[in-house]
Amino acid sequence: MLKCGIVGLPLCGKSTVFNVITRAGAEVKPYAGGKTEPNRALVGVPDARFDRLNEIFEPRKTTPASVEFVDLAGLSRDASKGAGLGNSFLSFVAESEALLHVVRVFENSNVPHPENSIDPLRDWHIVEMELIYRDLGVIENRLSRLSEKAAKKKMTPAENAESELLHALQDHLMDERPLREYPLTPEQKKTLSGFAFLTLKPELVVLNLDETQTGELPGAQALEAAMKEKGLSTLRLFGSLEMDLAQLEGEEQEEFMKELGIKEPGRDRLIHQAYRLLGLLSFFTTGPDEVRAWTLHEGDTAVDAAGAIHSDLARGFIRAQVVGYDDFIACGASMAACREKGLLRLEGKEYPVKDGDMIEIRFNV
Ligand SMILES: Nc1nc2c(ncn2[C@@H]2O[C@H](COP(=O)(O)OP(=O)(O)O)[C@@H](O)[C@H]2O)c(=O)[nH]1
Ligand SMILES: [Mg+2]
Repeated sequence: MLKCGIVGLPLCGKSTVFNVITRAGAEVKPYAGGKTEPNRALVGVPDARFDRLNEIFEPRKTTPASVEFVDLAGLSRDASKGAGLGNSFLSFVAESEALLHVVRVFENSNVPHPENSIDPLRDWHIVEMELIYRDLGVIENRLSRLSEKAAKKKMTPAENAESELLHALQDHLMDERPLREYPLTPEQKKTLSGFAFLTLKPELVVLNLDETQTGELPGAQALEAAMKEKGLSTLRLFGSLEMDLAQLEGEEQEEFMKELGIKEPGRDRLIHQAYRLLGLLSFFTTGPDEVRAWTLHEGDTAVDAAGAIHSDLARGFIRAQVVGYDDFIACGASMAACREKGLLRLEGKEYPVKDGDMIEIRFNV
């Protein structure tokens, strides 16, 4: 299951953001501490194309793509040295594929700030440094084990290469730079995949604002400018307000949005961006029984699509029948019309699946 972990300082609004995303009622409180088990929820990815396909096929069952969000306990200064929940917390971060990094911008005198002032860029940096220290610790452990082997002259050539790479990464981290800024070859990436480095994970920075903060916000803008330079995406969110909005449904929600002048709920923006951040794409299977959106990584092939559905389909794969969603709609939602125009194609194993492909696997087992 694809996991997205929510990180940030205590009381920055992580649980609030979790509730926005999941519409769940995780405890939101003005004081830190206590809990160690993170809140988790599986969230269907909002997708207008998927909704349209359900209207067209009127299936008995409908299954959207989903991502699991994990609301982690606050990461305090010195967590990597064991402060607060320390390393147990960091192991929850390690199992996430991407991070939502929540940063407090909102002013609220009822909610204390662990650093006693509002400074979004400083806060982002504190958390980033904890992630960097944790990765350094992982590298140090591995290097000390490798050097024991080296002392016994038992290093394989692969381990020699690994040791060299880890030393380079160590220098890089010592310069206070995350691993995602280190140029890695595909082979090096493979070598590192088992380490679950935190600073290698894609990160979306969520600025948690109070709905009264609509004017100039130098603190928020400083963070946004710094993130832009680093190539990280940012997103502004009225956390508390969006949490209230997410609890409403249908007409009630629309009315509330109209009153506030909001066009798209922050929830949808947030989930979309997180999905894109994970490097994910959706393909669809359709029919009277079920319309379903499936998740693949960019670059995955037709066989991967078959395997996502069932391992038998991958094993007995013959061909994939494919039409793009946009083409299907442009042809009046008629497969026959798509076929006539040559838009319904048969693709082989190596075909790289595109976002929005409608796929039917031909197989033989
Ligand atoms: N005014 C205001 N308060 C907020 C906002 N977001 C969160 N809070 C409050 O800040 C406190 C901590 O929020 P919570 O989501 O529990 O933070 P967490 O510790 O990071 O999970 C709660 O009392 C929230 O009501 C916001 O956008 N505006
Ligand atoms: Mg919380």
